[in-house]
Amino acid sequence: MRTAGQRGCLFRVASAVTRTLEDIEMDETTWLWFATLGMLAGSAALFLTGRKRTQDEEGHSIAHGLVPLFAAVAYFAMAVHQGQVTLSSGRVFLFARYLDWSVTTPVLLLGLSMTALHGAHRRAGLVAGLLASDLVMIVTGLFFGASQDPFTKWAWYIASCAAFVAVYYVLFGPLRAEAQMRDAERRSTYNRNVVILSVLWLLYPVVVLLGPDGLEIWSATLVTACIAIIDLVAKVVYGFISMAGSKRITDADLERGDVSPAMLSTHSVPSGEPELAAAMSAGSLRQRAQI
Ligand code: RET
Repeated sequence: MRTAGQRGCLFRVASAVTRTLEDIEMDETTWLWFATLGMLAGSAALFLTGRKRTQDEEGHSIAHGLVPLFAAVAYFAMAVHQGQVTLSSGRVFLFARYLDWSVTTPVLLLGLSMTALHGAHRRAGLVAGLLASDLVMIVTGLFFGASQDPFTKWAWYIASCAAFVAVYYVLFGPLRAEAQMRDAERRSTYNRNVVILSVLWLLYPVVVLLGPDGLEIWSATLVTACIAIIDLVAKVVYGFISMAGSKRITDADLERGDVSPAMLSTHSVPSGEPELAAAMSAGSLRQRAQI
């Protein structure tokens, strides 16, 4: 439970952040360009630093490099005024955000699920349910943003929040239980990542609610600035945190010799020497993987 003092402090921090963003005097289009370039730089950094010793690690690196790259495409479309429509009420609706989220949020959730499940073949129904709830959250959110009639708009908002609760339920219920059955590295990486991800994701419905698509308390520029920053953290900073976790997991797996040759990335196994690879002991696996 938070005390009144802590709540007051959080409120002061939130208003200081919004005042600072307003003081930055960047218009909405400049924020969109800033996010486009930030996402491009983030994607390049994630691709360049991502390690690929095992297929799991390779999968994480590619996924986290692609997430900001896809976001850069959406931000570019919005910066050049293509990813938006002007509704009959005169409100400009940036729909390209939702195209971005409909691709990037499932990828991020899939990465987290793989950490908990240690492989793609486990609990496929549960993972499909998680991704479907996420997609429902984004699609109903898109209809919320495009609505003009108050009843329809709030009905969509509530539907989107309900789907969001289903996402949280899977992350903190069955997937967390799965993660607790794994080794210490997987367990702690899942526990850390799920908390960071869910706190960051909670900011989206709040910011959108306060903006022109919702209660119209915040300006379009302030919402775009906030979402650009949250998006950069949720995609790029979270990408680095998740890749560091995947490195720790791979280090421990290789240390224990808990990686079969088939799970090494093909470039880690000398081509034409599959028998040699199959015969590698735990120690030489570690050496071959060049830790
Ligand atoms: C909307 C609409 C209103 C209700 C809810 C929403 C949730 C949005 C979320 C977006 C997350 C985006 C991320 C992108 C990163 O790549 C659609 C704003 C619940 C949770 C994490």
